Amino acid sequence: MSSCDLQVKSKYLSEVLSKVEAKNAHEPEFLQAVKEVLTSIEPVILKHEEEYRKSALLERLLEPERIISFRVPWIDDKGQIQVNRGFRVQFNGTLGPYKGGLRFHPSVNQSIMKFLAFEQIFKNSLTCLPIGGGKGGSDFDPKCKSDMEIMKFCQSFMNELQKHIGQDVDVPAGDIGVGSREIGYLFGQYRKIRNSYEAGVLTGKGLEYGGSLVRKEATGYGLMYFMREMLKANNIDVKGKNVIISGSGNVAIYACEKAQELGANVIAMSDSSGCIYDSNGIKLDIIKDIKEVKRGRIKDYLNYVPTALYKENSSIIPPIYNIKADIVLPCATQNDINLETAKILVQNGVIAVGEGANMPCTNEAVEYFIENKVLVAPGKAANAGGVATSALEMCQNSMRYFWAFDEVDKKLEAIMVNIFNLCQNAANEYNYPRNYVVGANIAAFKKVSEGMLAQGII
Ligand code: NDP
Ligand code: 2IT
Repeated sequence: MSSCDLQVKSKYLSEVLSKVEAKNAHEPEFLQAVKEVLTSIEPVILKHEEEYRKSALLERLLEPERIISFRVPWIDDKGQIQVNRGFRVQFNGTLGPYKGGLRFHPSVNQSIMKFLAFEQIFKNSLTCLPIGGGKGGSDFDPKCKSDMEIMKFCQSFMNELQKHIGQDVDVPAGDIGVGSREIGYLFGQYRKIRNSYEAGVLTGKGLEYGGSLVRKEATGYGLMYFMREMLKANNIDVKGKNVIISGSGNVAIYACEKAQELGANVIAMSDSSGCIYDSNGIKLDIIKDIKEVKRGRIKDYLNYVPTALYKENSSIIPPIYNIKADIVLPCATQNDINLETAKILVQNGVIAVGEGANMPCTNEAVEYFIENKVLVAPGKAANAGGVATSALEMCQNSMRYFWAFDEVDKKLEAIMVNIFNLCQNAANEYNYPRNYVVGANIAAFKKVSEGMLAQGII
């Protein structure tokens, strides 16, 4: 969609949208994220139009403070030299040190890094913890690599990244393709180069060396805490609802665990090859063993539960979205649900969609859901539990202390309830009842914009 197609009343906003589109024409994901945020904060922009224009607030908000792009050479098991591209986008440090994950996936490019870092600014603002927005990663594909290759890649990646991060500067963590194994190798290399033990420089660390309890579970658990609150506010009980979850990685697994704990019935999960359907409810121990221990494929579930069904991805619409469900949790990657898929889900009677992934629904899909009274838990609010618990990890590292599982979990739950309330209150204040997408964007933007104005033209 071009900015000309968007219904915009503010002249300043319309000018900014045209400029950002012209400047970033080859970055579709970044433009998508920008349009989603800017159009929904228009009521706030209209109130402060002159002040924002005078201080070029939106122009500054849309330009990353810094983008670092670098070469990552490494030697594979055959002795051959491989070269990947590494990134760190330090988008906005108004609220605290840049904070956000690292993604290792062949699809990584500057547009994807910028959209993720941009989303992270607002997500981190919603946590109400002191963290700015950043993101990084590489087009390195961890699939089918040996442990030694993963380690060599991580070490080479850190050789450059270490120049740009620090516990008060920028604190990376995991994302797609980066879990506790990769964080361990990255941390080891950082410690060796710097010859100093800065535990808070990375989060998602192993529990033996400064990691926080609940960080592994946090994004998925947080998603379900948000979902529970959203349903409760609309007089709906999560208990007994059928749930489908796309993906079977970190976010998907722990969303499944909490959904089951809350009494929901998770009937399907997927990976990038296909999906499984188990009408008796997904046996999560099996999924954990396949994905967390064996690093296998979701199809392997059938070896343990022969009555389950498997469908390979063959069309544009992932087969998981043809399964009828009350609650849909896209927890894989961006733009998983487009308008066509949204129509199928609505036809099948979906009540609520919870974005565990970052931007898993296109803007058109979100609009369609909202028009059709489907409750949408937007990613920047609903999946903020991961980064919030990362900030709790930083806090424990600073204290050189640690909290028990229940203590961190209670803090996470309170943070997610607070995020839901922020979204709901902003939505009501601006007269968009039950539109938690607009609510999240407005609540998040207000804090970032006030901080930016207070800190002057930098
Ligand atoms: P993982 O690497 O642990 O899992 C990713 C899952 O998504 C895998 O099952 C993967 O399948 C599947 N997938 C399907 N299609 C794609 C695709 N095109 N690209 C990448 N993965 C695909 O990642 P996470 O669970 O950590 O992340 C999932 C989503 O949640 C991402 O959008 C991430 O940005 C977001 N997120 C993550 C947080 C965290 O704390 N980890 C916090 C907040 C958001 P396969 O194995 O076949 O590739
Ligand atoms: O998208 C995200 O919020 C994450 N990948 C987690 C970031 C973090 O710093 O924990």
